[in-house]
Amino acid sequence: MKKIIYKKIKKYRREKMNKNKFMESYIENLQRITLKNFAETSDKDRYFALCDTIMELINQEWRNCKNRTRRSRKAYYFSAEFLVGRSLGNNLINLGIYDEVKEILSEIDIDFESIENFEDDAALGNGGLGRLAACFMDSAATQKLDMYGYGVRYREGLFKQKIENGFQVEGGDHWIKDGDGWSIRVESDSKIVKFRDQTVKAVPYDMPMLGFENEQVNTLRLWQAEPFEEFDFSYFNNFQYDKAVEEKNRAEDITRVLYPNDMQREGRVLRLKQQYFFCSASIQDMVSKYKRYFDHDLQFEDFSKYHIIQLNDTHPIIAIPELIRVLVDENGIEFKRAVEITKNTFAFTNHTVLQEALESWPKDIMLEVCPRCFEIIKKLNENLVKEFKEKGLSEEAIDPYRIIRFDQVRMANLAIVMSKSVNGVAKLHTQILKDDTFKNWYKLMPEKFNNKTNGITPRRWLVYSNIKLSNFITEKLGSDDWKYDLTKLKGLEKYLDDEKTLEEINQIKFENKKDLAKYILENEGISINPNSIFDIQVKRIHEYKRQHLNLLHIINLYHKLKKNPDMDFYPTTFILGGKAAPGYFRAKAIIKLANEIARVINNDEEVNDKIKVVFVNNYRVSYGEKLFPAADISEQISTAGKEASGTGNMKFMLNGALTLGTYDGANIEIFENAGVENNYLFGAKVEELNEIYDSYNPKEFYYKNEDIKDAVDTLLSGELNDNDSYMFLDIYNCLINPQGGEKADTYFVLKDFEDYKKTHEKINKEYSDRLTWARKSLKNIANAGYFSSDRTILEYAKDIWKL
Ligand code: NBG
Repeated sequence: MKKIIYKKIKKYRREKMNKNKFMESYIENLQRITLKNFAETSDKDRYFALCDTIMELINQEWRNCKNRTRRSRKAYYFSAEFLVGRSLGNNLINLGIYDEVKEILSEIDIDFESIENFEDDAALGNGGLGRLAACFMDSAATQKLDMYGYGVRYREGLFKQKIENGFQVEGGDHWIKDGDGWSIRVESDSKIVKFRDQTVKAVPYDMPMLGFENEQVNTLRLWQAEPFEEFDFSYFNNFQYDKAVEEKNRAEDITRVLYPNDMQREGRVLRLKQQYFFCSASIQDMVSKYKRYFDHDLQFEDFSKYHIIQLNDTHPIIAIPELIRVLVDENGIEFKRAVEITKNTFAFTNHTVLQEALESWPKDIMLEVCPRCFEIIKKLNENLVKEFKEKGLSEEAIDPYRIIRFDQVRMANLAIVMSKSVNGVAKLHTQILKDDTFKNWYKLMPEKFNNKTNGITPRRWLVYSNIKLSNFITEKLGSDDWKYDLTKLKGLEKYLDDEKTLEEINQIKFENKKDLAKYILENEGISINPNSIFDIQVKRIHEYKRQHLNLLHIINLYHKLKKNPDMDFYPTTFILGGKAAPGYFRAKAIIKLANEIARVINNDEEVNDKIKVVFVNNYRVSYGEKLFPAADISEQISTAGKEASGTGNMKFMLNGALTLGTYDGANIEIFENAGVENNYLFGAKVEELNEIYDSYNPKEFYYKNEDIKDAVDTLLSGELNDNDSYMFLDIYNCLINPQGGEKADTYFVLKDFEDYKKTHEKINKEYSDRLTWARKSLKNIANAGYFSSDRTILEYAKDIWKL
């Protein structure tokens, strides 16, 4: 393993923070923004006044950072998603004044928790990909790396999920309806973005990204679309009010919603518009600043010396032709030169091997949105083909490399040709990119390919969300250096055989489980027993993540307990959660199934002191903060080869849960680091699945294995009710009775069922040895250091960005 050098951080605690001054300016802000007397103010007022006070506190440092880095080499993280979540608590933690502010507020009788709960999650992302971007922002600032984030300020974040009668119902998530305490609108940096049929204004909103207890404040710049002209006065004058605001609406539509599609291709014009919108604004921003601060270099000789753009998946790839466009059309640079500059400026991260998520755009849509970019791409494609032909490749041999084929622009190909680096997000994933997904490219340019295993920020996912464990670790290690060098957790291993420590670990977990039980009772109306095993699977709902494997197992287990009530069994609470893309019928069917199973089991008095099932509503970052600390078992059960990395798995591990997982994504590295014997590995490996791919017949498993047959048959037996939605039939069919040319059980649910069941039985048995369990838990915590996003971001900085 490569040695990572963590930057020596100058500790910057506001130990001498002037409490009186803080309180004074807080109350002043509160009264100024509300015009009310203190006693009359609401939680909402109090929350926003606190945001203001903190923003004032960091203003100076933020400006210093901006000034200092004007002429430095910076990394630019281009991402259509930044799943930030809430900022208040995290900012206070990073400022090192969390306890102090809580104390100040309590002196004036303000309950911190109630104003903290006032904050809506900034849900500007779908899942792992967006949350990774947010963790990277935290880590870059903490490691004092000059990294700038560019993205979209969606007015409606991801939809809010409600469960009605067991079905997912989507509602709007207007997260900034009450205001936005953490952004500054920088009107003067607005840019004009031109589409073929429309011209809009891109207005930047800057969010401060605070390093942990240092003075670094990086910027996340999110663009909002607004009309170029507010409204057409001539229409207004003629009493055509609707027409007058039409342009305004059309412009605002561009950044109105985040596409709630996790891994499915969304082929709509508006989606490409969004991508082009934020990429164009960001590229213009970078180029105009370059011209301002490097005014001697009108030929852009040094542009790539000062800029490296990391493309977060395929969504921002349109930035490549856009940079060429701006250089050539607006700055008179020769095309060939512009291509050279661009090639040295971009790096590309792939986040999935699922074909449906590798974007490609039909020519006509591109022509409709950004015709000049299409022209540029066409030229790049011609040059590429020419180059290959000169090397003697046949037309056929060139096919896999073409950027445009059958009038489709293949974005990943564009990114690979035009980037200096291509990376995957876990060891296995990168290997699959080399061997399979991008194998042709890898043969041609192996030097470009590299791996950067994902990570998570320990500040949000432990220091902030699991205060008890965090304090415990500091006490045991005698220092809190681990908060910015997570590998220091290794020091906990000296307590592996210390009974007292192990008991404390169990006690902390128990306290966290009680907190979660209380929260679940309040929010879901279900009472759960904190003494039972908390077995949790939270993530987006997708067939490859196999929540239905989990559910089929629960069905079978339920039947066994019914048949044999005295069976030796440790009470277990199965918790699931996650959103389904609104158009993804089968994922919604899985949600209905989870809720239906929960209804039946939780109402069955014969078993409900042994098993409970909870489907948590509206799973999001702030819910996760309550779930991870309370988990005993982390379910990571994707079909081997399909989950690029996973990052929830790391959050669970860091909080002491044991992983029940397949040999997939970063699970593999978790097993490597914490020891497979301290976790629960099950299921077929990629090589085996590849081998049996063509011959696999799930029916064999169905007929041979009684438990499988029992679980699968229950989908249609009438015991579970899908309210005539045909949803359970759909799940049944996809497993053993495929329709319309679909392959049966594509994700090998039935193949892995038996092993999954046996592994559950093992867990259930082993859990009662509480000390051995705690030891395994501690092993996981102590070896979670590798999964800090500090490590990941430093690898990017060193290997790709050369910062
Ligand atoms: C997701 C993968 C996860 C991975 C995150 C972050 C997409 C396209 N990919 O396995 O499914 O952890 O990216 O890399 O959302």
